Amino acid sequence: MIPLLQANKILFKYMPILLISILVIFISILGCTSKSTLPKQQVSTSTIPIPQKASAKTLQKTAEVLSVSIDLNSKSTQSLETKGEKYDIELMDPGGTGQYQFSPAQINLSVEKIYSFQLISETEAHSFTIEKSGIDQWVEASKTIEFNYAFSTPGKYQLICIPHQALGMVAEIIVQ
Ligand SMILES: [Cu+2]
Repeated sequence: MIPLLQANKILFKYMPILLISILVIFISILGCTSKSTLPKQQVSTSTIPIPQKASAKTLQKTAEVLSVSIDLNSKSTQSLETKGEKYDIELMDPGGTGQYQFSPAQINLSVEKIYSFQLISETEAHSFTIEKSGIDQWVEASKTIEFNYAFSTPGKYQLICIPHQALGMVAEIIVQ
């Protein structure tokens, strides 16, 4: 029979190993259980807010960010993410190469054809606003923006720059 003192000594000697073993087992169990419970931690779908119907303003802003145009008022035009034929339109001002004007002043387009409009602003900020179409692009000074568009209804569309319309910054778009 092992004397009590000797038994305590043995116990004391192996105590750290015993503690480490328990710790390792405990961590292993914890690791396994946390892995197995992972799917349960997924957010319940009922707590995800259902997107509300976006307002016209939000849609317009989103379209601006995405560099696409959306038509909120009529069905005469369509917005596209697909790139089309490159079409440069300069938005001129007195600080640049001339007066307030669009170049070209008459824009001839084909119906249903996708255009990738490059709106090049000179030294001032301009708008590229097509009446009755929902197109209202804002071009910062000395910047170029691109947006893709196709007109699905032939006709004449008036293009204006809102801040400089009174100063003659208007153009005509003819869709045939
Ligand atoms: Cu302008």
